[in-house]
Amino acid sequence: MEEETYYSVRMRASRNAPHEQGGKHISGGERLITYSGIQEAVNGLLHKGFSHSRGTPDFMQIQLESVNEPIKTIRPLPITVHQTDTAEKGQAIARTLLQKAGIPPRMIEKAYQSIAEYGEARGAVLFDIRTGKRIDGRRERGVRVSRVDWPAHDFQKWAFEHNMPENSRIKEAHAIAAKVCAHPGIIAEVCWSDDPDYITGYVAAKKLGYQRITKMKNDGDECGCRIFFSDGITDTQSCIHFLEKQPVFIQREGNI
Ligand code: WAQ
Ligand code: MG
Repeated sequence: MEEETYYSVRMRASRNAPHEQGGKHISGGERLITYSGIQEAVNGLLHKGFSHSRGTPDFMQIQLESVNEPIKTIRPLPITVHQTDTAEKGQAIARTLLQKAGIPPRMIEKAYQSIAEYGEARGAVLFDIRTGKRIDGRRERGVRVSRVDWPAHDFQKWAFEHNMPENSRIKEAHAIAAKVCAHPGIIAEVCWSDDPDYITGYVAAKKLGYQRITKMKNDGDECGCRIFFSDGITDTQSCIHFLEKQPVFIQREGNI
């Protein structure tokens, strides 16, 4: 049987200047699709960047690469929902969940002390819970989880079964969380959006699944955050390589 070629499509958009010249990060996005899906993916990413609540970009880059490595299949994480009516309660639940995932409270505190700085990254921050230090070395770039996608038919079935809206934000968040938690050296993730109109966030962990928290910040707040908590990673570069380069499909059932 002839193997189909897959393509990684990535988008980043900023305002006032490109990111590397200090522009404000507006939006990013990544897809993994076949040739026949490229047009829809590029259109979707173009729309994502240009209809953004953080502003209209004046710089956008859309990049396409063929992917030659075999694609790994990963199950979506089980989901639990916490209804919260204030950002404070949502953040308190997030901290409790991070502790349940195995992160010592003083390390959670340490990470939270740097939230303002970590929120500046247009990707995620890799935080080592043994040293209490950020270890990705990527500064304002951070680490973007890429080459991950959730084929539409499978995601739609999952959304229906879980009574979740069928939107790409939910799809992306679950796909990222599943890929991140599949790395043996990462024990948990915490995330809330930097989009001023989106207040729901989550904690994800191998042990806990995807713990959705309906309010983690106030409406209008443009400070978001994404932290991956690592425990005992000996080779940081190989972890970053997995997050950025390992091709992954999320699939809820069937052969893996
Ligand atoms: N890889 C690493 N970091 C990323 C990625 C990625 N692919 N995409 C976004 N980030 C980082 C980046 O720093 C963003 O500024 C920050 O996360 C927030 O990204 O209802 O929408 O896309 O269950 O704004 C979670 C809840 C929504 C979904 C998260 O984040 C739900 C969200 P956003
Ligand atoms: Mg955002």
